[in-house]
Amino acid sequence: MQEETISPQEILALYTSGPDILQAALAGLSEVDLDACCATGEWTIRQIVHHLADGDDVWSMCIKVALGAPGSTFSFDWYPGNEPWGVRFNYAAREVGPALDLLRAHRLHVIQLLESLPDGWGRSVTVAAPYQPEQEEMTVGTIVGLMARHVEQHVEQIQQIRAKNGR
Ligand code: NI
Repeated sequence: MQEETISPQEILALYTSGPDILQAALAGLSEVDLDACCATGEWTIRQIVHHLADGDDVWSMCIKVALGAPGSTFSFDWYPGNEPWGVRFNYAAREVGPALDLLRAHRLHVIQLLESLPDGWGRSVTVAAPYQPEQEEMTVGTIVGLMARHVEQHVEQIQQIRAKNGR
């Protein structure tokens, strides 16, 4: 996996810059532009932003469980999947401002926690998710890496949508 070739410092730098990278990818877009997408059925830019904020929202709690109660099991049994979640939380129609603020707050909060807990990076939880057959032990570092790349990957998607729509 790519993860092994990237140092914790690089992961943390990417995680830290995520909100700025996302904000930059949205620069100059109108409310109408945010509803642009690539193909019918794919998410709009607006929906992607809400998906990113919710991803960090859920996984930040998982990070806090790993830091505060290492060795616990964090379950995603309740999670219906990205698409149903997006429908339930009306990703298609909500303004993105509060979601961007939430993403930034989560990252600042987690970074502050990691600075105050020098061994925090290696603490872990067991993650139980319906989409994977076996439970998986995940360290905080692994989860931070997932979140860092999650924003990066969806920012590429946003850039592709912008390019396709000439925005
Ligand atoms: Ni995603």
